[in-house]
Amino acid sequence: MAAGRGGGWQGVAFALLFLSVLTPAGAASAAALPVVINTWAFRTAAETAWRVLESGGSELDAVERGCGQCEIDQCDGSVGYGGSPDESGETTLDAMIMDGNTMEVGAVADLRHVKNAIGVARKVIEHTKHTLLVGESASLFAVRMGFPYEDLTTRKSLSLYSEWLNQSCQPNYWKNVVPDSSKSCGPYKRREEVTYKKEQTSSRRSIHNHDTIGMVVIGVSGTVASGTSTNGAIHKLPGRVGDSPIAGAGSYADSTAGGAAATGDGDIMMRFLPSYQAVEYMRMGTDPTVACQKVISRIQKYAPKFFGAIICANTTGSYGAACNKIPGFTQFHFMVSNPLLSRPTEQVVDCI
Ligand code: SD4
Repeated sequence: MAAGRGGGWQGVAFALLFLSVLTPAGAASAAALPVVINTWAFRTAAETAWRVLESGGSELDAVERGCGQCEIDQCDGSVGYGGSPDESGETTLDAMIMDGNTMEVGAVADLRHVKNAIGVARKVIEHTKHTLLVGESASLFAVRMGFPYEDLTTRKSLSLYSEWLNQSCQPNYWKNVVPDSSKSCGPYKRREEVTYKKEQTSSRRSIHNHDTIGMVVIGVSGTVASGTSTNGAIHKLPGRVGDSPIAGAGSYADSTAGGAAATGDGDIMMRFLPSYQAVEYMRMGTDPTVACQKVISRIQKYAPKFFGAIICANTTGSYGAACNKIPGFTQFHFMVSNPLLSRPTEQVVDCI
């Protein structure tokens, strides 16, 4: 049968192929275990995590290796080294990993000079009785654990930094300081008179400078693990830590209920512990998509213009996602792998 370009059976085949590559969530959210779900269209991370499960690795291994893949790939420039330089031009990393069987968490924040942040987070669980290590001290711990100490700066991060300096350090995260932080660079001093004007609740982060990888893995027996990795917010103040390494904020895993992971403006989102809240909704029997949506709408009440999204999965393997609709961010893409999908599949939800 001869078919014109893009028409006939070839066109149908192409359309089917396209549909199988980009599936609207809901249409394919049938439950099956194991399941791997991660934020954004970070395909190699999804594939790596899935391969780990296929080769008999644990749920925690899958989360660590999956998110670690994004650190290697520098996913969208906002995971791993060489992205999101802070006000002094340095890249620092936040990551966490959570074991939903034991409720143990390992996390690092403001990690400097070490690339594999989620690997270090895993070592916090395995070799310490702590939960969260920060800054240069976390780097020293990493070196003791055998991780290389290296420069995280790249040509790309240097050019982002000098561009920002050239545009009078705009945007930045200061307020109530002199000189006026909306017009010029620092150093800033506090302004005597502090104005408590209703803070703009729109995010300085956007679809253009997202993304954290957040991942939830649920094994065949319902064991839940979750994790995150990010280089945080570009042009942040040195010392700023986002939601990603905070249990219940960046991600949460509980093998008696499910797992969730968040991405977006961590300065706003961490105030609501969205991942914890989503897991609690799922524990009460709420469908994962609805659990995700309820969390987003709770934040919307206080910060209607925040940039953010969340993924949710319960212990039956059912999953969903939700995002806050703002100009330029009306849909959220994420990856799902389970036995019903022939391969890790990109899915999309409309923001609410
Ligand atoms: C943060 N939540 O540090 C991270 C960044 C992110 O999409 O997820 N952006 O605020």
